[in-house]
Amino acid sequence: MMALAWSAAWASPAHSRLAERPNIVLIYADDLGYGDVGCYGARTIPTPAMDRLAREGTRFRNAYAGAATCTPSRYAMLTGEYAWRRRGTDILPGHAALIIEPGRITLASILREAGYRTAIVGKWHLGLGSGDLDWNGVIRPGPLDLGFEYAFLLPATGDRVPCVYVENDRVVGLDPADPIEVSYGRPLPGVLTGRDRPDLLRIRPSHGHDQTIVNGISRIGYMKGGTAALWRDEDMADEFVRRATAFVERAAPGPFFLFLSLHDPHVPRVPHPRWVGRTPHGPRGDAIAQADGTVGAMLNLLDRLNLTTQTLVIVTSDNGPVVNDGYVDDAMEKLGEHRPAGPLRGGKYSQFEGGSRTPWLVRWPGHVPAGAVSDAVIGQVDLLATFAALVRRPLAPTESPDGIPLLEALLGQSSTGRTEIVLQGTSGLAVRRGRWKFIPPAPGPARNPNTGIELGTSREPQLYDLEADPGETTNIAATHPDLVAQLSAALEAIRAAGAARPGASPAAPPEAAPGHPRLSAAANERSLR
Ligand code: NG6
Ligand code: CA
Repeated sequence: MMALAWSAAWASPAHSRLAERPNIVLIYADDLGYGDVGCYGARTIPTPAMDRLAREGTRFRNAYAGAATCTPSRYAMLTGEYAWRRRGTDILPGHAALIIEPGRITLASILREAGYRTAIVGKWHLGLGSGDLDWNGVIRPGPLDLGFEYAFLLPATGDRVPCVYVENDRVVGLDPADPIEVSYGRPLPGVLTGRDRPDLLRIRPSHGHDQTIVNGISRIGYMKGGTAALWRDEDMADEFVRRATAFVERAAPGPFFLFLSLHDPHVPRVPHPRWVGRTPHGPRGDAIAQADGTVGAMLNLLDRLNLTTQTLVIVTSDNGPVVNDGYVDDAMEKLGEHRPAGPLRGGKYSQFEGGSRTPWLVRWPGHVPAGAVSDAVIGQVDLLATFAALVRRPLAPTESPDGIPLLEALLGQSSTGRTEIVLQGTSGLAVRRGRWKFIPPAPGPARNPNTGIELGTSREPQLYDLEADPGETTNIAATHPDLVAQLSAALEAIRAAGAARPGASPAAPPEAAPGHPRLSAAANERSLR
């Protein structure tokens, strides 16, 4: 028996030394593009920490976010379910209800069950509460109901109200005599807006973003009160590092799971003064340098606490890059030769590769090859199932319906990843199978009207050979009707099956979640009208 178990362990390298259960630090940038990092080809943005990860770990070239925007990406990563299967998972306003049913298995809950201390620090953007949230009271349900023991949150986005942090289930630094009121759509009397008082702004909006002024920047949505609790954009990255550091120090030596979810380089881009001017690209480039500074701070922390060898570090991004996403911040003017999506076409919002193919670095000394490059196709939707494999937790059929366990691929020990992955842009889906990428025909504009980004939408079917043509420049659908038919059928089959993981079945619909009668999607349909 003993001998058998021993040899089985050796036969499967990914499972060999896993009794150790590494700490996991997942650093998630916001809108960082495939070409924005030095080790992915950026020449003019210093990213020494991410480049260090590439040297000490493995750099992935075919890794994907769950979607080309934030909310659906995070939904897919935390649940292991493609977000497009669920209504109400598109970009949420700042007063939306939580869209993951409390009690549902998540990336955090499987690790917590396995004995990990778990925390999220940073951007959430998956909704909070169950509709009509009172920001002055207890803010539940939220991450604490999804397997995180500690939460320090930027509730939605940096450009959306409320501009306050939430620690666990309370707004940080709130003066009860100055309660917070939040509204989307209906203006709140007395609130200064960018539309009415452009003279008070230090960054002008270019589209949207002309409502409540906070810290000299107008945002999406109306917010009143909470003055003492308002964040200062320039301190946000440091605040996250401080809270993340405190958690790691408390949880050391582990095992712990830290989901460090950055705001950089999302708009508004207001890096701390010490990062200003580090790049020739203005605030967008400087915010990327700052994001790298955050990665560096975490790597240094692990070194200082002697945790480097027992910690799996992953750095990736929630979607592709965007240059002008609503503020006049010189990003366009100062882009120069820099290509935020690298060789890929499109960016944030797009069905093209630039929308969701993201930087993805993995380090776990002694387990993940150093200085290596992996072309395994892997998605953030796979992380839940992959972490489950890491802690040897079996999955029930309805758990992680779309995410596949890819532990050996994640650890850079195998180049075999997914055979197929569904990509989600704002105007539709695409599917990649091996070297082939198919985008079904659809009506709609070719470009996002605000950002000018090519969405990938066309009335013609599109087929690209990503090996020969990584920039998706030449549509070969007309000459490959068989492949078009196959991929179109494959996408339809994945859609119809309700689950893409072999052996999985569709996740239980939200109304079936026991003990949670208030449905998040339904609450949002009510309150977001
Ligand atoms: C869009 C915003 C954009 C950004 C995005 C969410 C406008 C015109 N544009 O609606 O600025 O906030 O939502 O970005 O308001 S994400 O990375 O969180 O998905
Ligand atoms: Ca984003």
